[in-house]
Amino acid sequence: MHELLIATHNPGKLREYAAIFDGLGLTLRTLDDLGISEDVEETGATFEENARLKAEGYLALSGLPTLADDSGLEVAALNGAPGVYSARYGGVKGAAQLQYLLDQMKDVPWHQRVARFVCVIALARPGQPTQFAQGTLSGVIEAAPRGTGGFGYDPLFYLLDDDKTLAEVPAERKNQISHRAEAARAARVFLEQW
Ligand code: ITT
Repeated sequence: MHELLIATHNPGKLREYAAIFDGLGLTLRTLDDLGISEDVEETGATFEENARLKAEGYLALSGLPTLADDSGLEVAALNGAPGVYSARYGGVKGAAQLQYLLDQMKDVPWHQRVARFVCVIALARPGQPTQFAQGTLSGVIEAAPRGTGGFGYDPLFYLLDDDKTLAEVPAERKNQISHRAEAARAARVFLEQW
């Protein structure tokens, strides 16, 4: 039995990894399953540093091979913000955070609203160097939120190919095209080698 700890406190991420790794023969464990309530602090300046901190930190706490990701939204007109600060952008959460982003962009015209999601996965296991995989997804920041699927900034992330936001497409579609899915496909190659 191959156990892998998916080290996240974000239930949206957990759902997506469970769907993306379905059929790989892995037994996925969560922090809740293992009774781990400690928070590994994300003090890094890059997605990669934070993913490493989380994967190695939770490996040390659990003893299990561990996958952690650091992900976020980069908006070109905001010089790449919120970036690694996506989860705490504006010091608010949920709908208020979407409104905060819209307020920052109120004078930015449609053709300058390009953005991308970035996901860096770190895979850590005992006695081995940590491995990394990355994925991105390009889109445009909408003028108002639409849709109820996904999590985080999905209702504001408009997909040109779908003419829908990431919160309006089915979960299966998000899990084919997302930054997390792309990174997970690359991570899967490492997992198969393990
Ligand atoms: P963990 O650290 O426990 O995994 P977190 O939510 O704090 O959970 P991050 O530090 O990686 O995770 O922050 C990522 C933030 O970026 C997340 O809270 C969302 O606001 C945003 N984000 C990342 N991926 C996203 C996605 O697929 N859809 C929408 N927003 C996303």
